[in-house]
Amino acid sequence: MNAPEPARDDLYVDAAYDMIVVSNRLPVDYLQGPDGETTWKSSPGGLVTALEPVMRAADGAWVGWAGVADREFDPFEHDGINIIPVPLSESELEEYYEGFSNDTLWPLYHDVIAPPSYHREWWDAYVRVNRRFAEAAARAASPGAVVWVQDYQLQLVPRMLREKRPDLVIGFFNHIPFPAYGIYSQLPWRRQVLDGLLGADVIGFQRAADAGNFTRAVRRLFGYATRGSVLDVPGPDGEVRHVVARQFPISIDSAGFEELARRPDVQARAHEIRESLGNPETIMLGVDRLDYTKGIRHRLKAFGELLRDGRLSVEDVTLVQVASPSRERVETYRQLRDEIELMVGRLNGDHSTLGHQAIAYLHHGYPREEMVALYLASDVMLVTALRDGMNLVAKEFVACSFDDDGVLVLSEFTGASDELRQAILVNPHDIEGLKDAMVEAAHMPRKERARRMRALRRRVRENDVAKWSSTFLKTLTGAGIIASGVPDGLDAAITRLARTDRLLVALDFDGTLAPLVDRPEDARATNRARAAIERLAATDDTRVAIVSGRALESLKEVADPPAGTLMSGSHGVELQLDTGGVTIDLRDAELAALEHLTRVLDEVAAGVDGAWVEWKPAGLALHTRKVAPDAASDLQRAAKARVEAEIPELTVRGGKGVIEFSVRPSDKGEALTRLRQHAGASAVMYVGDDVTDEDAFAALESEDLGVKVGQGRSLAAHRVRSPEDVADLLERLAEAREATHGGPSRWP
Ligand code: GDG
Repeated sequence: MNAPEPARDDLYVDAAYDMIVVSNRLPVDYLQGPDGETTWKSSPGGLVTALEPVMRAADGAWVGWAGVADREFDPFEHDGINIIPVPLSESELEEYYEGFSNDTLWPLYHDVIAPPSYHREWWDAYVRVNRRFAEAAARAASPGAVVWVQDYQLQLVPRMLREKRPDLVIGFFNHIPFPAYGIYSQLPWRRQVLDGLLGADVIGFQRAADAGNFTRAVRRLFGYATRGSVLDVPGPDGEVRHVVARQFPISIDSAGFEELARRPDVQARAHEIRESLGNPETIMLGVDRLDYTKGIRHRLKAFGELLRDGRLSVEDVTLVQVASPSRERVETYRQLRDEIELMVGRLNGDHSTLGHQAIAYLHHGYPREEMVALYLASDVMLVTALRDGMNLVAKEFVACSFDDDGVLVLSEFTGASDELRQAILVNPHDIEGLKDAMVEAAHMPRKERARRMRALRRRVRENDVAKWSSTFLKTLTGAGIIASGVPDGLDAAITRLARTDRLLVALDFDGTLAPLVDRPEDARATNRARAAIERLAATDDTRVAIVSGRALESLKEVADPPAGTLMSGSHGVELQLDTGGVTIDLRDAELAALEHLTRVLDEVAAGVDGAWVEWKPAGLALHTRKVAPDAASDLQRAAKARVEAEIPELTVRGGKGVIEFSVRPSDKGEALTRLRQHAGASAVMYVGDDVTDEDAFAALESEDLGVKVGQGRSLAAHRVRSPEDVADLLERLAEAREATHGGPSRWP
């Protein structure tokens, strides 16, 4: 978005993922097999479901902690997702995670429902661990990559990351509430935390109220100007960055939940659950992590009083309370468990009969199928949180109620209550009001239940977690999830462009005309793209150019374009024009540097499986695409360090799975300018996928058209998803151009 353009050197990276998610926990659980071997199991949360397609499409990686202290793991791939584990020591776990995250920030951000503890050594650990996460992400991100940091445990990461990698596009999403300034201002490190967050380009919250609290805190503590959701944040160079802070209410995989709920085995299990509870008229359900924010005590108290007063009877109503174990090493949580279990024991002692249990209390985690069976088996869902960022349980219950039956009692203090207005909304502190709502829910007529549930279901179906992530990413990158095909806006722009007098169509090759492959010599343009290029080349006043980082020799071989195609190789160092080839003459010093470089890279790459060095007329490229991700990082780092130490005058350029060094600085922007002049073009279309294509986009003029292929920050005004869509785009341009400029001839 508004990040300053990176210095050439900053573009270097040692691994190359275009999209990185950073969260405290990885989406996989570590398991130790019977023979001590390491295995991994997916922990399929909503976040993983939402981000999986994005991660796959964008060559993504996930940075996070594996859930076990004092263990280091190498990066690995699991189920198609690249995993980069960040280690935590036992003491960091206590101070950064259980301490600062869960005993300082969590209670503070939930309106001090429990008193937050402030300890300086916890803060120190928080800073240290946040830096480690930031470093891991900085190492893994490709130039211009999108990094999406998740949640309150990592609020300092955006700033730390921006300092290391100003080229990145950084997003942050806060899953929990953000408190009003009167509460937030208790935090001894209130300025540092805000400043940490302001390193992001987009800061997402669950509710508009949270975003408002954050913006007001920034104004109070820093005095920065704000306009609606845009904050003006001055950078070190005095330049102002526009940071967006607004709500992006999270959701669930609604279709996935409904699909589970419709499964006959899950329905049979729901039936079985009802039977085992003695088929009561009404089953009320609570599902929460055992957390003091969830209002479990208030719920139990209200239920107990309703039984005591005879407004509900154990003959008719059973409350099932799933309290999944959570943060059991934090003292407040241990106390909470004792209190809840004491209450449940008393209430059951007072009200249960031999045939009817008042409360079925379950201190377990369950597989998702079982959770869905519980939702199906229940008539009334009780969500009585005292403060909750969103509350996904409420949305899950709604998504599973495909028969349009079931009643949701929902606390006003959840983010979900902003959207789920047809629930029975309650203030859980008002025990009388809560009791009335529970009775109303138990006795609500079928028609009224259906009316409300239909509206709730529409809402949850339409706003699912995929929409959440695409809306966030769209705000962050201006692209989000890119649909296949040619978007309408681009179609219209092509039609306009086709009317120009003399058109130059300049195209990157790898990743644009040709899908990326492991062996560069195997790359070929798609058949459709080739055919469209031939049509364009045969059209009046239309020139085609291929602009690549490859050496011209290799480009000619793989691209094999129609006669008359202009070409640029080695990032503009070499040109093939109508007047013949333009080869470069290296000066003695450049030749010596090139020789030195060859020695260094040969040594560094020796013995590394999959690594290979490509010769170019004015430099060398070290390819690491086929090297294991961790080894690729090490290799690129080592190569860069050696070259910088020994031959500092070289230009370094990072790309996808490649690092390049050249003795003659040049870029695709310069190439495009020369091609434009040579062709005498009145307008240009440039299409490219790589960060090196950004130089060409930067050289475009107002009547030109830039199209970026795939994700990542870009100066191009338009995007398509893949080389297949580029072929579509070229076909449409050829059609439009033939309509206005039919017949083969060539100028000058
Ligand atoms: C934080 C914010 C925000 C629970 N027990 C089991 C189980 N669960 C699943 C639920 C639900 C999820 O865990 C809990 O999500 P919530 O939203 O209800 O609450 P938090 O854990 O506090 O989450 C919250 C959320 O982040 C997302 O941004 O909504 O406000 O506090 O999906 O179904 N799942 C399984 N077994 C269990 O025993 N399988």
